[in-house]
Amino acid sequence: MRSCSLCIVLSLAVAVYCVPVSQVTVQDEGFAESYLKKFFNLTEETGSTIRRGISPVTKKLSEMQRFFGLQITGMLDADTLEMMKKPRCGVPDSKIARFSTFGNGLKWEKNSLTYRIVNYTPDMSVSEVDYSIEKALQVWAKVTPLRFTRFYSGTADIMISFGRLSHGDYYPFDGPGGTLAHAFSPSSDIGGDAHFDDDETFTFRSNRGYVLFIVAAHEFGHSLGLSHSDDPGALMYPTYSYRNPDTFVLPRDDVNGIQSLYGRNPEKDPGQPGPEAPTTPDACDSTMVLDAVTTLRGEMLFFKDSFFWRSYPQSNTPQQSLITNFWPNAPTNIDAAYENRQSDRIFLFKGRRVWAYSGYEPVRGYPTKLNRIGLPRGVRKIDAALYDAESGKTLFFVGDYYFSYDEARRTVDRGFPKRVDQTFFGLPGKVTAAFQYRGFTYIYSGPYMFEYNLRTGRLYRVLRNSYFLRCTNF
Ligand code: TQI
Ligand code: CA
Ligand code: ZN
Ligand code: ZN
Repeated sequence: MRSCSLCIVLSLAVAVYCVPVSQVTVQDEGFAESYLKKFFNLTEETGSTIRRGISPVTKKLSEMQRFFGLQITGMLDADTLEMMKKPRCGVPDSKIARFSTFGNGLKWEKNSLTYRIVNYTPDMSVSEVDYSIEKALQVWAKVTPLRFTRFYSGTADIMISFGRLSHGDYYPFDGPGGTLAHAFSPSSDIGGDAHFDDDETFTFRSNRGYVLFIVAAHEFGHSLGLSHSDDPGALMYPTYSYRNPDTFVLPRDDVNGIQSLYGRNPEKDPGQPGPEAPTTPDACDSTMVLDAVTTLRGEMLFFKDSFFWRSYPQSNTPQQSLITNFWPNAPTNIDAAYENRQSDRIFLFKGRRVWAYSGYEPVRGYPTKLNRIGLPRGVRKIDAALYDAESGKTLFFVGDYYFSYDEARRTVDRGFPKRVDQTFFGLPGKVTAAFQYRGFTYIYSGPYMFEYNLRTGRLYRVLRNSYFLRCTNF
């Protein structure tokens, strides 16, 4: 959350101690460029043209100078650089809270809460329901001082029940589909209660139907005072996505949200941090290294951790979602991906395994192994893959080498592997991702992306991994 009064004090303190900058160095130019990218949405990479003052850097510099009331020169002068080096009011973009609460300090005024499971769904066994509910409450107890005690009769703070259509409140359910469940924010009587629509199919851990543990954990977020988050990785994000209950860890944004109401868990041993709360990758992070990139039926897909961004041709800001939202059985933290437009399939790679989908449908016979599709046995993982529309071949990048591969014949072409630097000049290290788009071949290496013409071998531009993702914080 922002805390600006502290920041003002900080920047005043720094202003007093600040030594005026007299010379602008090459390092300063680099610094200025990242600053403009981060805070003024500078997107084009411009190399070292920053002091020569060619747009769009000039444009962004002027914009920044106007914003801070500096002299508008469009040049990186000492005053401008000094302003850039001051601490900014507010937290880095990636740390901005995306959760929300119901406001007015709506929360429980005690840390010991009681719950009661009033009835059961026929979809699952009694012990599966008990276990799912218990686990869902522990999700919140693990990171707060909140403790939950089960009641078997009488009135508890959180009354949990399954019902259909009209079920005793002013919010009837709507039959199969639509609403899955609802919960009431903290207060007496119906406050905190969670109702589940028994016209839905709830499951213990399958990806058919809705995992009760996930739906309940989300509802208990409401019972405890959280509203929805706009972080697509958050549990409190308002769309359901399958997540494996056995490996679920409460995402960072939800932890921040609940701790803003109740504080941290005092019993948690800081020496044993346990699994780190996952954060959602940030399109504005200029140091990001993507896992894999591919096209899919005319769209671009960018994979990172458990997420991917999907660019719709109509809109220029890609949408971020969980991989499991679209391919429930797909791996996360993948190594590589490519699309074959001819066979209308996309392939995902992780370690020795290969997954294939036709759009969002799994293809029979997959997942399979790298050597089963005809790659040499020595290949343990691939770093990147791309489909070359012109030759109809797939290129697999493995360390310093790459293979040309014939998908139809399931064989590696003669004369391969070849060294990567024999074809792609200027790469600083291993290839991390690759794809083709509108006739260009994009090779990613670390935080950089290289734009080539594959036929001539010509390198056009060096960009960042986040180039197509279009940071929209400002
Ligand atoms: N039920 C909504 C929900 O719990 C009820 C609701 C709509 C709501 N707007 C709200 C509750 C604002 C509090 C504040 O979000 S739901 C999901 C999820 C639903 C949805 O049936 O749509 C889950 C229930 F997140 F997956 F979309 C549970 Cl997990
Ligand atoms: Ca329903
Ligand atoms: Zn209800
Ligand atoms: Zn909700």
